[in-house]
Amino acid sequence: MNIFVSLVIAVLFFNLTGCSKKAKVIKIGAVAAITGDQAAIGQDLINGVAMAIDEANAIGGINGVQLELYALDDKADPKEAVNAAHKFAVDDDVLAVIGHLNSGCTIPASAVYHDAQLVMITPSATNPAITGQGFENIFRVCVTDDIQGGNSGEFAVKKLKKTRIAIIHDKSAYGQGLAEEFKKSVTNLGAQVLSFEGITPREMDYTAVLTKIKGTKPELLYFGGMYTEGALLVKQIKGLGIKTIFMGGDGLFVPEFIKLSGASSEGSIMSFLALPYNEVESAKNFVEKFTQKYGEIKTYAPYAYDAAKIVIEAIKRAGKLDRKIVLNEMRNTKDFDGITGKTSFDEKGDNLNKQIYFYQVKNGKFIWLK
Ligand code: ABU
Repeated sequence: MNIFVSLVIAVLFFNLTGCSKKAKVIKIGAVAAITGDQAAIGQDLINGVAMAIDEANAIGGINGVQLELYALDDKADPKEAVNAAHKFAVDDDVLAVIGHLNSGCTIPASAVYHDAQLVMITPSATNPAITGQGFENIFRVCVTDDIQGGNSGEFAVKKLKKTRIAIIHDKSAYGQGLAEEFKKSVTNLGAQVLSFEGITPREMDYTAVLTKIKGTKPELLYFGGMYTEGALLVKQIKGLGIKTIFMGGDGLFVPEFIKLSGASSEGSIMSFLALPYNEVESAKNFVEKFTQKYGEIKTYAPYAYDAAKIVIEAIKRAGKLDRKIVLNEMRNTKDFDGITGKTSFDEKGDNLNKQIYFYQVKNGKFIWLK
């Protein structure tokens, strides 16, 4: 190698890594509930990020610098989430964080990322307040609950023709927020909301509240919450002989909802943000590779994969290992063509691509209601 070529390589490396430090690695944070009752979808999210990082490293990383996955477990607990955010914030090699899984974790953690000028992009947390705080470093690829709840209300009243509706939520930022948006929507469309009740997650017996609801004879029972409580509710609804349609949001669109509730989940309806992954041409390759490596896709792995790829592209464009420059480049993301569709961000950091689809459990599978 002659002296000129050596100099060019040295200048390129110096430029990428910044003047003051020579990072040997770029760390990408990934954070979700990896243990506890939401571990299945938390690990799914981490796996999506891992796959994007492995693919980038296989083609040389970013200008020769390898990427490293830095995964943390927030246990779906807001305090753990803030602790995790501080760990990412103080590590200068971390240039972006993919997560958190839960809205209730993402909201408090986002303030820590904001103070550190660290990009955070959530693949799954859907509460509108996350991007409503005016934090320029916060992004999301999934659709928000005002849209999900509003569309679900229209679906319940206009398509399913149900006008006597009971609502339960899990008192979380996600579950309660979604239930409130659903309530607003069905009320505006003239339906009667017979009850609006909060339950405490991780309890084993919800028959007291369900017995009260049974007396009001709802045609549809909407649940704002996650699949573990959803599975228990639908089993106890069947056990009590309540004749109603059970409906919910993306928190139910998890294979474990069906596995935990068995035949009781038959007929349940839920909204989700994407078409069936194996029916989307652009996602087929991802589905095959992911399934071979990690097993079935639970829910958010494709969103986490796209989020990680958006971040990797932004770091490439930034050309320097500098959080502020990466943040600017994230905002310049335009029509990123991912497996969940095209992503561009609005001024709040939300995805301009806002689709909602409805599914029903039939013969133990989620079937898209075209
Ligand atoms: N979007 C459902 C699960 C995550 C959350 O928003 O809490």
